[in-house]
Amino acid sequence: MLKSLTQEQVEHFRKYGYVAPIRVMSEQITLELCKRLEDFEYSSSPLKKKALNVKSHLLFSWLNELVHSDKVVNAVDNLYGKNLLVWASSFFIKNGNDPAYVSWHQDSTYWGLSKPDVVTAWVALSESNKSNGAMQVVPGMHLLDQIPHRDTFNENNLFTRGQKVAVDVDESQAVSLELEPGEMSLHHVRIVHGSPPNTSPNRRIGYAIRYIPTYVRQLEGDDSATLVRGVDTYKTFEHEPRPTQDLDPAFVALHQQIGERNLNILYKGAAQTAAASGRR
Ligand SMILES: O=C(O)CCC(=O)C(=O)O
Repeated sequence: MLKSLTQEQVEHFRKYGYVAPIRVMSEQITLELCKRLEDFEYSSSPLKKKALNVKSHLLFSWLNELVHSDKVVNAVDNLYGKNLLVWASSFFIKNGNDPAYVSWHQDSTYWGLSKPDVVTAWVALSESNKSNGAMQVVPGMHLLDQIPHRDTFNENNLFTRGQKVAVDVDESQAVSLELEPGEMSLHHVRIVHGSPPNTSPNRRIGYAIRYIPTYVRQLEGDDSATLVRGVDTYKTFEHEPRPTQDLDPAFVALHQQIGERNLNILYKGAAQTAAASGRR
């Protein structure tokens, strides 16, 4: 096993459901990635919204490199072993003075995955701190089972269905995961987490990469994932190819197909669909 996390960090993750900060790239490289992202955001591409919300690593070779990068994958390997898939990835962007927020939730709620062995690497492409709406977690809540959620579909909620845990969250226990550009946090799929609006003039940009060991299955239908390390003897996910250039038309078509299938899983049983709510 390639060591990345210390034993203390692994134990911290198991006990509290998160670990941060972990440096995965230099500030200089982070700035370069940020520039690529912003060039795309300011372009006239009709894909803009969907490309950033759903599996962006299938559209951009530089993001595909990031989801494969040793710095990120070694840390995930230390938690879940050497056979790893990326199941999803998406940007969470809050502009300066943006009312956008993420309600308290557990990621596991609508993902349809067979086990809670799922970890998110949330990579900061900007600083992320209390004033620009850093993610907050409630330590130890990942040890609970799945908690019931209700959908809010609030217009400022960045998350799929605006899902919110249907229990009271003791916000005094929450910890802000403050990160410098190029650092990441890791959080467990069952930890209760969310994030407040950005009350600062500075943009907050995070890229959330969802990793699963190959033994995790999708229970809600056919699904695909990208093998980033080891071998997949289970083969329950179709394996996604690796783009070598940005916005390759073949990958744009594949991304569209995969994105639509994925929405059927994420919106199963919801009162509104993705198209109606216009969200990820
Ligand atoms: O970026 C945020 O504020 C929330 C992200 C989140 O909920 C997640 O990555 O699971």
